[in-house]
Amino acid sequence: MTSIPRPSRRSLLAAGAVGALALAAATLLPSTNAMAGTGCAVTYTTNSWPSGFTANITIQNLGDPVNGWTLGFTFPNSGQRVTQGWSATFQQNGSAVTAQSLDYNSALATGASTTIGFNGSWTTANPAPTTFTLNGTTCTGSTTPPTTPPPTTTPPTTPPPTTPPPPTGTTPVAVNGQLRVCGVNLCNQYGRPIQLRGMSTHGLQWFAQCYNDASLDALANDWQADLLRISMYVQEQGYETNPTGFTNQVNNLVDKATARGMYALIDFHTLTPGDPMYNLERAKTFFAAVSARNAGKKNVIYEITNEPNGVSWSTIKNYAEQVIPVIRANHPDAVVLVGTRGWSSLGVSEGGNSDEIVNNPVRASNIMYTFHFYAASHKDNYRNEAQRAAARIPLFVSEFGTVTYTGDGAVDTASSTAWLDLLDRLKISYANWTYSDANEGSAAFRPGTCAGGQYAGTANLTASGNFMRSRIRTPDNFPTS
Ligand code: IDC
Repeated sequence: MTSIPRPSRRSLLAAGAVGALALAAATLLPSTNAMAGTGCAVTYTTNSWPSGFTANITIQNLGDPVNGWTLGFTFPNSGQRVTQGWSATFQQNGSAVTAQSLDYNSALATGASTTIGFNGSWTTANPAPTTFTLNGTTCTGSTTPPTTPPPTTTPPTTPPPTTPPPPTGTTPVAVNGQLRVCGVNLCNQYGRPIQLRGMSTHGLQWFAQCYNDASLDALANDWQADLLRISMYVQEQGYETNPTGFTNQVNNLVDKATARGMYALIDFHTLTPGDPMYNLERAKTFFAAVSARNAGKKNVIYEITNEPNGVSWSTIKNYAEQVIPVIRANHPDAVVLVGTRGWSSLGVSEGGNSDEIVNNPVRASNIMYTFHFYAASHKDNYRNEAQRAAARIPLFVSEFGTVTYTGDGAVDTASSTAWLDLLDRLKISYANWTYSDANEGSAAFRPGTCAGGQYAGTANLTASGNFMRSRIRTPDNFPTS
């Protein structure tokens, strides 16, 4: 086996109080040539992989308050480029880069800081810039207190409580908080296994009109769903045609789920071609951007590839071990879902089974493996394998249908009920395909519903929508102690 490229953090200087890697442009200089009232400190950290990187930049204003700012720096290496920025408007001219404040972060009081970032590319090397300017002033400050010795009589710090206090809200996210994988289960902030039940969008490139405040209010309140899976196709007129547009669309939907207390599952919906490696660079770029953008949120789960097919498990594992570190660099606590062989069938649809995963798991913690089924096509042999695997590896049903694998046809009520009873019993989380008005049996709404805007209640539901709404609406079981 060759070694697997992994992101490395780079920095010129570790500035340590909080363990952050930081670049302070220089040691504190006496302000001989600095104008009174100006001053700044910058930290620049990167997470790099061959040919690409994500940079996070924290800017602290050490001078008088400013309203509107421009950060300037120069890349040391001619092959370094900014490809996509956030939280500022980036421009590059030769090696010189400027980042201009946006409305929401233009005001910086004395001592205040703000964080911006970008995805970049590099060719021969990726060193950090050595000098930063803020509104023309060179930033010579350090963002960590420079030399004050710690007080000699520091009172002992109170250890953090082992159990979080009871929740103050009643939404799924308010109750469960940050999730993590515990054994083969998904656990809430109290370390107790839970099951999330929700719906998947259809392809955002086709059904954007179905995801708005009214439809998501209905999903959160009328359906009482815990989870919105945001399916961003990569091909079929998806992400590859407009990376920035689809990234923004996903982020907007994350915000809508967050506002309603639902978990948001970001699905990098690869399907054809089935080899996730085909989209490796796109995946790194996309996940660097969405994980940086959503890093502060407790309700975001990342699904790095929808349905690998026609490829070996070792290829999927190799892909996962390259993409997961990109997410972890920005959003270390988030749960990540990994697709499995044979359209996320744990290998069954290609003649395999979960042994290949158990014997050769992805080298990362806090991950789950996905299992997908379509109830009218996939029955006892799939149920048996799912149940066998669930005792050994963490499973998440990030997509399933009540109909055939074509996405169309009649609801198979008996098989769908058998499946959901099994998932409920094992506390396996699920998202149903689809919360849309597509003209196919798997869609929850009748064609035309999204144009009319009436989502709550049962008036516009299909047979599949009715079945799923009544399953998802039953009370959740979320332990809080
Ligand atoms: C289907 C859609 C259908 C679309 C097709 C091609 O329902 O409208 O034309 O994709 O993109 C999956 C996939 C999911 C499929 C679904 C049904 O994850 O993208 O959606 N399915 O075929 N795996 C098994 C079934």
